Amino acid sequence: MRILSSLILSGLALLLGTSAAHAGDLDLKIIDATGKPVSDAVVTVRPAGGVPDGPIRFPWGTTMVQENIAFSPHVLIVPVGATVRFPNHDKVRHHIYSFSKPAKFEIKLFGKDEARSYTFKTAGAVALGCNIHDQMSGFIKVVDTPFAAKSGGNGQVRIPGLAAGTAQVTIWHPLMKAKNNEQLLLVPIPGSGSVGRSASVALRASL
Ligand SMILES: [Cu+2]
Repeated sequence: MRILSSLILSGLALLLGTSAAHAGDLDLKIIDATGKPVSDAVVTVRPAGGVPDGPIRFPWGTTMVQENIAFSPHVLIVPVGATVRFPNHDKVRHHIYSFSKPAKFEIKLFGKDEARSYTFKTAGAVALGCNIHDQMSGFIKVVDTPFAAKSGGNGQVRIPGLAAGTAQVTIWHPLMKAKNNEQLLLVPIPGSGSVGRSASVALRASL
């Protein structure tokens, strides 16, 4: 039994070693037309050979809070099938709605320290608003790849562990002047190490 399990372990190590030897990292910097870094851009990657099977989980979780009459985070990436919680931390009530095709729904008036949830079954971008507060705007990007991340204030996105070969990289931003607010980039991923790219996106001034 011990021999068998050590055999399995060394086989596993071999497998992991092999895949690690043929995977690279993507470092993408997203800038606007004037060269300024763009935050809240969602980058999703479909690596050469496709997306691996298995459940997708992201370290940032599946909660979108309402606080100070705003959705936080402003942009949340969740995997297909995720149930998102919408806790209200404000003293006032909110009434969330979406008219977006992948998830048309509304969550009627709910008050402080109450939470509601919704399950997102279709990949795509979902724009959220509040019936009571016109200025509230949030986005849920429902994705079907584990290789996804959003840019921070420096416009930088790092996606590690991609299979070597040509990766289809999609950049989405709520203000992007493009069909479905997204653009596609083909990036050759090396067998080891990382590849750096910068991508310039054209943004609208407001929603
Ligand atoms: Cu509200």
